Amino acid sequence: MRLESVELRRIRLPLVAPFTTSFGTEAERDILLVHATTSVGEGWGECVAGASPLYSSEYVDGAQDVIRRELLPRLFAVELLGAADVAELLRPVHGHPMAKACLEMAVLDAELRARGEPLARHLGAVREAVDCGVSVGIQPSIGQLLEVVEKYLAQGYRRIKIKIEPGWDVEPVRAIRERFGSIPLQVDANTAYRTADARHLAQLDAFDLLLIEQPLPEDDVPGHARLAAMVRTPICLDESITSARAAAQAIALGACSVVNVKPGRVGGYLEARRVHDVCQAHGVPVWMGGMLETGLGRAGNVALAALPGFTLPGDTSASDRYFHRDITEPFVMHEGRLRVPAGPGLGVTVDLDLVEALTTSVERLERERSPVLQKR
Ligand code: NPG
Repeated sequence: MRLESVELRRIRLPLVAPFTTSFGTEAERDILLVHATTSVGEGWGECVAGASPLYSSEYVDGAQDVIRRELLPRLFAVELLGAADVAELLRPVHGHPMAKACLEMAVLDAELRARGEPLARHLGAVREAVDCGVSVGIQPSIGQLLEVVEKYLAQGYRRIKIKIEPGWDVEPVRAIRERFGSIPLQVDANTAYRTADARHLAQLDAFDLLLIEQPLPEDDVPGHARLAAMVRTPICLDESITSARAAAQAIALGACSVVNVKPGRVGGYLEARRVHDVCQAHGVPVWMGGMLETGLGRAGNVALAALPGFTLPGDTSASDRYFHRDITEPFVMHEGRLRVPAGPGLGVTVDLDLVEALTTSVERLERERSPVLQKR
């Protein structure tokens, strides 16, 4: 196919409730949508970069800038473009996996829609529905935490994850165990601890958690290996796993026994599938992460989560956990599961009127007007 033009559309979408992690609070999403027009049809992508570079070094203005200046000209320059070529064409540009991922997503969606193939089938899915977990942000009090957890359990979520940070870890976990017993429970630190906290984190061993996610900084993979030898709770890596190679190395080092998979963090759905494959080959379970996606990103995530190595419930919650109204048909949970879209490509339809109403800016980039790439 040929990539003819791309619309970079920013929308503002309020969250139903503010979401607090160790790196900040978000009350609304500033989302970059990619609407690609190709010689075989249209495709959509969603960029998961946040408004500020707090989860990783990427942020949405930066993503749009690198897409405009560096990434799109490389895709416009080729006559015959396939989704499988995107990562290789963009490899000369270092970093920016979230910016790259949303372009690959839009090209992949267009390609699969054109040939009538659902993304799930393309990726190798083996399930028609996936188990849902839910991620609970840091709450103002233990009482409020218990109320939120109770509400999600009543809705049918099959696993609870709570965000932790120094000062909000052992006590909230203890309170949940005392109130709700042996529910599937895990914690996520988003890099908030240091190796010196190992003895403190070992107190979590008493609560039979499924895992502790990314306790240490992303570049401290050896530190996670040392920590893994000091605590019984399985260590799961998120931020550290930036590619299938990084996953293989972390596993070889003994730094993790579980891996969180996020397409945006590794540069796209195709690399995310390779992360799954590497982990599966090593007998390491994976689960699907979440970045507060709209129905577009959720469609892709649910498709990927239907692969065989995804043996733990993901942060793939129903649309109403995030938004009053989603920009696609909503993902609705039935008995703690979401159905995998079965239509071609992402298998969801964007509500164009709603997107228009939420739009804060539109930038249109065309192949015809794209700067000719200088060889460097
Ligand atoms: O349900 O999509 C969801 C949110 C899951 O906790 C979640 N995401 O660190 O994994 C994370 C966290 C996150 C959200 C990170 C937004 C960055 C941005």
